[in-house]
Amino acid sequence: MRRPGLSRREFLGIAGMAAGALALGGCGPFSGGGRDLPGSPQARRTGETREHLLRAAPLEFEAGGQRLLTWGYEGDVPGPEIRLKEGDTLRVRLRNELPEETTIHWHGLPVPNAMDGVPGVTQRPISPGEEFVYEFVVPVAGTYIYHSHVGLQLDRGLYGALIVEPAKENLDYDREYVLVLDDWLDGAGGTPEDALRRLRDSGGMMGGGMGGATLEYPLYLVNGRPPEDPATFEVRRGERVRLRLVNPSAETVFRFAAGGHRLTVTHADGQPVEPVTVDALRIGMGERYDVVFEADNPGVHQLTAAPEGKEGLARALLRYRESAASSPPPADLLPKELRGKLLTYADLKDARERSFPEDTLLGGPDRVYRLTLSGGHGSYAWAIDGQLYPDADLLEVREGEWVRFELQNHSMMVHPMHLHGHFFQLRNDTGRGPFKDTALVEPHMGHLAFDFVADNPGEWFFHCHNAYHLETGMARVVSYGGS
Ligand SMILES: [Cu+2]
Repeated sequence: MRRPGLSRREFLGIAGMAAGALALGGCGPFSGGGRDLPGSPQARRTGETREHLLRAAPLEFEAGGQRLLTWGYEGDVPGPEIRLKEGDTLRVRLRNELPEETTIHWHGLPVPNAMDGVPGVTQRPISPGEEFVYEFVVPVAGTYIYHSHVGLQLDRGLYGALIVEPAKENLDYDREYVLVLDDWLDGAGGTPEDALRRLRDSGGMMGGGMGGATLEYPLYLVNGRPPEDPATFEVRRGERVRLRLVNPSAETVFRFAAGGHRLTVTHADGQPVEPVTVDALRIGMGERYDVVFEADNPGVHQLTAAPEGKEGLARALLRYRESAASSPPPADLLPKELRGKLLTYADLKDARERSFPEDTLLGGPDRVYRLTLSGGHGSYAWAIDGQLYPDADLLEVREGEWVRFELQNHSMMVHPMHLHGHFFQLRNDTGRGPFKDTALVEPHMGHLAFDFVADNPGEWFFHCHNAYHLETGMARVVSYGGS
């Protein structure tokens, strides 16, 4: 990794220096720098410790009538759901029974840096046959993911849902289901390394035509189940049902809808938003949404996750207890709700009344990085501001700063950009955008801006959550210790 030269640093926050200096006087982590900035939440400790053993190992499982060889946790894909309360201590013993090094990343949670699971950045990777214990106080409720952060291991099945319940639940619902979406390569597709070789050999033109190279996957799964053998979720008429939608897939944005029902979005990336009712929503790689719906339409319906720009679908069934006799919809049905009102980031507003001040107050952010996203022209490599990780500058920040990233997409593919260790607030016209950790930057000059408080010291990865874009360079390290 290169240290940045002064000339490379896009450091426009001179006006914020006085406020920044103020912040350095005695602000602890998560305080928002004494300026009442919306920093990371930190739940009160419960004193409870939840222990899990996760063995990462090769495994076989059945999907679509095939026996598939892959890698996963505890013999299954997805790995076991981890569920605990905010303020609990999570202690996970990871035993590496893979033929390669591995790590686990706690996607979305602002954990202490040494627990973040990024090889070569926050820890030495765990060798085959070794163990590593991750332990931290879970700082905030929400819907998260745990997954390997080594190479393309994510695309084999080394992921699971991580559900953190609040100390006190404010959402009113009767029943809850977690839907973990995946694009499934194994079987006809070979290994992720084979897939990357094909992408590279194509010079960036495979699958997506002029849009850039994408992977067509032979299968799309919900909770490890193919469309022909879907998971079935039972509800009763009159219930309010919560769905936690999680996309740890490597390369696929899913468009989700529930046949016969509208969905009220209550959380984005685990953080509460003002409820907004839609017919469908897009879930990028690494994103999570919580939705609730009224079970007021007895029958058997399809919960559909359609891979954007690709053939096929992932699905589960929603079956009313009262309607057990109805036959399920066909496996290739695309419910009309998929073409109805689609959630956009402009619809989302933080529910906790937290926001950064107007730029006209306090002089705006202390530091602004304007970064372009590019790649896919003639070769399969993806860059942030023209640089390919690991040969890339640090993005330096100082503790207590208010930091803004402005991202512009010069490529023809969508990029779900993910920041470790922090929540950022999307800047949208509501003036109080949602707090997220992953956000899609749309192709063809799509633009996105977000603010965060540098209140969790360490070295934090910032990268595209398309596993193949990450692997070919689309990452940076946000480093505390900037000047
Ligand atoms: Cu990308």
